[in-house]
Amino acid sequence: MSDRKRVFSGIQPTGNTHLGNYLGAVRNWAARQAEKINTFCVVDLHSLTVPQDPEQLRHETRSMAALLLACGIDPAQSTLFIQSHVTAHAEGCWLLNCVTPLGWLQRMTQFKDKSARQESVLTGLLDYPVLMAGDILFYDADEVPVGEDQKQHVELTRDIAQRFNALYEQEFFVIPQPIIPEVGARVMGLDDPTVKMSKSLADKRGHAVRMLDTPDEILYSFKRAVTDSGREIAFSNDPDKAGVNNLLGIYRAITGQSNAEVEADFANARGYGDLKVRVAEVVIETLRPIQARHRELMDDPAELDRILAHGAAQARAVAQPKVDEMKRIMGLVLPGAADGR
Ligand code: AQP
Repeated sequence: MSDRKRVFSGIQPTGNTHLGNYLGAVRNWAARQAEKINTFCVVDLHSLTVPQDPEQLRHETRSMAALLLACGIDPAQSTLFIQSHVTAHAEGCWLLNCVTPLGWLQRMTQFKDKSARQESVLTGLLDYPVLMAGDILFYDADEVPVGEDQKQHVELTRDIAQRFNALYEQEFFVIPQPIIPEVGARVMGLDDPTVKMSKSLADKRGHAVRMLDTPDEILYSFKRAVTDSGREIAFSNDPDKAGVNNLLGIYRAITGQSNAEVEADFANARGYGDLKVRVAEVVIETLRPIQARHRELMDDPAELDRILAHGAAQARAVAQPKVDEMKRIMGLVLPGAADGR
């Protein structure tokens, strides 16, 4: 048996993938692939928890898969697939629903935030974390690399796994750990550094840097970034400095420098205008090759399909036996099992 840790993480194909998704999650998935046994998923079933345009969702799902590859996810080192291609996820979610108390879901902060923004709240939105728990648990994942906002859902996954193990008196599910990056775990909105950069706010010009934005759009968003009326360019816990802090945090996450090195880089900057342009430049240069590779992959649909079909077959081979075993443990009769077991 390999002693490499098993990693699972997912991302919704809801469009507007932004720098927060990249720095908080995807970049770290790619960076540590060689050390781990990796499964990465475009979680299209999760995106149905809020209303979607079907054509747009189909496009965004393929585009998201291409973007993950362009960001460095390597199908030779990682399993990459689309969640709905592996039916064990929906099937196993039902089984987990039947061991998860309703109250656990009602107290999730993401549910409270997102449901407050909807006129009519879908059952799937409440159930979102159970589907996510299955994603993780059906692959025996030890680690779940996510941004800060998903930590509560990984903690709920641990609770569900522990409850199942206790109810059925066996160590069936591995108890996973959330892995939150030291830098980039919470990239804030450029237009409002008190709220996290979000896909659902990213249609508003100046809020987010989207992964597929043009250099002009990126420069525009940074130039309009909210700062304060001062001049000092340094990391700070002062809430008034949240805008400058966010810009420096993005620069630090992209360049991999320490706080002191970042501050030294800006020691001779001519005010916040200079800071904004220089942060924009490093972001533009980081995204340029990713965007080029994304275009190539989108122009070769057959190759993208081939990679995704291969990934789905790999994922199915792991998740379906796990879900079948769950069914057996829970007392369901498996088809063709002569003694019903
Ligand atoms: N602002 C962020 N900073 C750091 N990490 C972030 N993530 C999301 N926003 C930030 C991390 O990105 C991964 C994939 O996220 P997801 O598919 O769950 O994203 P989402 O919820 O659709 O994206 P948003 O932007 O959070 O959308 P809203 O809030 O509009 O629904 C996750 O690991 C997440 O932590």
